[in-house]
Amino acid sequence: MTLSNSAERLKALDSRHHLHPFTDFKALAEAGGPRVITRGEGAWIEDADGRRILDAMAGLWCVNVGYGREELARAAYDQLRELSFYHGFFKTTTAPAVELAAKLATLTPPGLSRAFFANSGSEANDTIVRMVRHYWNLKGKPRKKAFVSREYGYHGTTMASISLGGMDAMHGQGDLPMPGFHHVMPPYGFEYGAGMDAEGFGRLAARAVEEKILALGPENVAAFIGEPVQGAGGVIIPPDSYWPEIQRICREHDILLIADEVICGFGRLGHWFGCQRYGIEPDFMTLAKGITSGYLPLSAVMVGDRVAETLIEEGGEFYHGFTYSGHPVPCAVGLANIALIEREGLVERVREDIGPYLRSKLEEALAGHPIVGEIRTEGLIGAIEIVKDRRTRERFPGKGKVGLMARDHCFANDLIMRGVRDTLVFAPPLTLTHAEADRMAVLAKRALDLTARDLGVA
Ligand code: PXG
Repeated sequence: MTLSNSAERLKALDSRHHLHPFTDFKALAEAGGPRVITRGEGAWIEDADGRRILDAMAGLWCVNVGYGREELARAAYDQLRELSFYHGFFKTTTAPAVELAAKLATLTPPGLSRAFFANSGSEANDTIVRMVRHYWNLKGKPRKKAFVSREYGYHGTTMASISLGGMDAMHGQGDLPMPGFHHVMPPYGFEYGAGMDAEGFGRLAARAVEEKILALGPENVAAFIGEPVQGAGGVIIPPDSYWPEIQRICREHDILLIADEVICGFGRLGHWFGCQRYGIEPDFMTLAKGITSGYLPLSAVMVGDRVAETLIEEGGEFYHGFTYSGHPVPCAVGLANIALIEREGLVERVREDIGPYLRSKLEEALAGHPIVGEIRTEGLIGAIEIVKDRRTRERFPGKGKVGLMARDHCFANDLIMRGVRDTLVFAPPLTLTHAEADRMAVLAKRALDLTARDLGVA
């Protein structure tokens, strides 16, 4: 069977048997099925037709150390041979789970000393919702149950995590959010802050959180959750004034603060965690994706001492956990992944070298581009805003379509970026080389040129 025959066979089988996440099943089958990805190395993936594609999304914002690292494969293999599975349910533990929990306690901000493991960001956020509700009941404040989060926030797709999220289209399916989950304006300056200075807008966006809390009554509000930089919602980077205000508001009204670091963690922002970049001292942190660089599924909830001590001292048995909570194989890979990030100095590299370098290359390539309204980056995550009028920030008609047009042009030119409404977003592996950053800028410009052409812009 030739290579392309086998790809055709996989595509046909896929259409018959495989329901993809976040996919219009019918449209995908009618378009001839998906592209079959076969290999990955560094920042590149390869498809079944032998095309090499520059993955400027690091998979789904997760392959921080790049594809195909021997150290991580070896860690998984060794652990599989030594002890392929054991759990932590009934007074047992395994070395990788203990070592990883202890390591995370040293890397995360002070006061987050304990880890609860799960398999996905969604499960971790659902775990937090259960812990928060349990905590306030134990504290004798059972009315404190409401959660506040942001529009365009993304926290997963299980019932509680999707309710925390602020994506209207997702809520439209299945009568969501559940009651008690409230959403406010995000610190999205390009969309909502036109004509304002950035720091003033940051304070205004934080004020929206406080107003919601006051409207609900602080005695009814349990927690606020936010991604330090909102990822899937369009890489919304807050002004520096935002998070200190959020911190103050949560403290003042006795509201728990949850930092969802699923995308921001493990070096993405040029710091180990977004909390360190923005000076956030949260009660909980959600970790996933970059914790293993996506090599195996793993997530963790870091629990702050104030909550942990109450749960430990007063909570009794916590009836929660997953078969694979603290699975030794992903934990061993997580430890190897962290060791690799440390050894190669990837966090500093993002902050001082490749982050600024990529930004300057994109700015150079896209300077004066007729449909580019803004390029924003923080560390090695960023967004390009697509507009009809650079001066007024007027969008193209049929708001929300041009991001996908540009994304498709990237894809056709062997570059992966994501289209989110009217933006192109990117988050390449932290190992991206200068030559790859140069290539990324060239391909992004080509995709935007072709998008402009399709839109009838000269
Ligand atoms: N929190 C954040 C901040 C995320 O980005 C989750 C929680 C949920 O994690 P799990 O492991 O349950 O998927 C995420 C996931 C996209 C995309 O297209 C983004 C995510 C997942 C899938 C697709 O941007 N983020």
